[in-house]
Amino acid sequence: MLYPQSNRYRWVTNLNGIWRFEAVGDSYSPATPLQGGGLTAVPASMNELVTDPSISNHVGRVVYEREFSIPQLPECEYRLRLGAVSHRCEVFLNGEKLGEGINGYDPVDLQLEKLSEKNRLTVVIDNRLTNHTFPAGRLKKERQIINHDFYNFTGIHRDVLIYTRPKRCIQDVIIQTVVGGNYHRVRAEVHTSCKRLHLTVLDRDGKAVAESDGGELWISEPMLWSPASPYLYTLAVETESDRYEERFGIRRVEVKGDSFLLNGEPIYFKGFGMHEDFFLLGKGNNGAVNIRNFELLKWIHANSIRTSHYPYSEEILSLADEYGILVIDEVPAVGMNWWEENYGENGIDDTTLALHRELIKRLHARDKNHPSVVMVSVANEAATNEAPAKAYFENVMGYARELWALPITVVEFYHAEETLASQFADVICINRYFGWYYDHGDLSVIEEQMKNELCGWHDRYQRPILVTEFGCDTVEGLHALPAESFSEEFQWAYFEACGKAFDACPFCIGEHPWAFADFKTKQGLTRVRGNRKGVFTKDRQPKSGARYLRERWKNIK
Ligand code: BDP
Repeated sequence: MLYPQSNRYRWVTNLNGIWRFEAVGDSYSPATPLQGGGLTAVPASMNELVTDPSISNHVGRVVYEREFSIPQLPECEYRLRLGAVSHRCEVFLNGEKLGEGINGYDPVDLQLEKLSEKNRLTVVIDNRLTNHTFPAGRLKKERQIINHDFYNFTGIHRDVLIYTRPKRCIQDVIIQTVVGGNYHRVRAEVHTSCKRLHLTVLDRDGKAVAESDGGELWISEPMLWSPASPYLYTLAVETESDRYEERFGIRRVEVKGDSFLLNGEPIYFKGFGMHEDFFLLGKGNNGAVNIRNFELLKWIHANSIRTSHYPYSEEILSLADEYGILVIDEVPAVGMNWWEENYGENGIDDTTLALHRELIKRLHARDKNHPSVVMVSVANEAATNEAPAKAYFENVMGYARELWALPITVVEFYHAEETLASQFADVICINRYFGWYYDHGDLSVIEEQMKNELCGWHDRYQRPILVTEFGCDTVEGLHALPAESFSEEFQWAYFEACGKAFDACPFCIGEHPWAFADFKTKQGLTRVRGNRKGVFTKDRQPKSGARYLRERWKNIK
């Protein structure tokens, strides 16, 4: 799947902006234009824009609609691409169904065949989560039960693009780089119905450094991609009727013994799990917010992120390539705690498994050429301790490994001796909240408990361990000496205690405090306007913990 681009053969426009909007019942039909309702914005979540709680918390269907007119160019195929619609959608053009989206975090890319002078585009969104959606959820009457800790935002969350491509076009470009010796191989697999093919690798200055008429290219003395030097090349693919340019980086990723190696050098992961979440925008992708996030990652000396708990926008991944931020790419399998054997027809079953595999495939189709993606996570905190988890995770992790030439992992909540999933992981990833969800407020237990935990995992699996979550809710401006939970002093001391444990474990390959910034959740007794474990506030200013981490990470190369 290629991201749309514009050149002499291709053209892109966007349909972002103001759309008509209405929360509707199941009897709604797109045959006639939307009559009632109001207005909303794209990309954004509708929940943050309306003031009526019954709409903001609406469980069910909402309709987005707008008109558009575009120039009709000869000899090309028109396509519509919705970057992400949460969670499922049906798309109609002038009342006729074009297709559907099955998940809230990957693009819906559809052919536009019958364009008129004036067109009505209708997107019917369903935000209900069941055992057959990702994230999974359950419905009790019309009440939505979710098992994950972020707000169930609804809307068109990423750009809506219309693009053309020639009838005979380049459909896909898969780039693999092989690092070794003085020459480095770039293998390009081009899917196309065109006859003639020419490939050119351009360096950062636009100078051609390798050319071929297909297949492999060799680059001598290339610049390798790494966080310290995120060097990007461009592969220009040209045919008799089309052209496409894809950026890529040359790098080698391996897990060896207790180390995670990038270009042969051990990596220590410093960074965060985060969320796509900002004031008013909800999960709407926004360039300014994205840039601020990456600037803060650099400021704090981070080198990595995990796309907890779903694939982030393509724009974010492109920025990660450019800023040199390593990405652990996660599919939206979060809080899967409902196995069929306990929950019957509301449980996770073969249909769930098939969708999970499909989402891993789509993640690969979308993200395969990003050098920043160095590991794939198939789930966060599933009930990996229950009997069905073994075959299930063996299946999805095996499938991920067939697609990606990268380490595969699963992020664990259960203990080393309980889980049936981590045996299939190349890197052990664990989330731990000592001193917070257990022994709340007791800073003195954290270092020892964390150390014991890490050693326990290592004794059993003999693999590198990355702590993908640890942290404490912190209200900015709240101070207490001696430190008390929720204060800025506590966050500082909490990270210090965890850091001592990590430093004592040579097989610990990194630390991702939870979370990058505060974010919205459903309301709850432990959530004061959302989850406050952010190292940065929701408006992206540092709390005390950020200053501690900045000093610590500056000295970890
Ligand atoms: C972990 C989850 C994460 C939560 C976090 C928390 O992976 O999504 O937000 O706990 O409770 O279990 O803050």
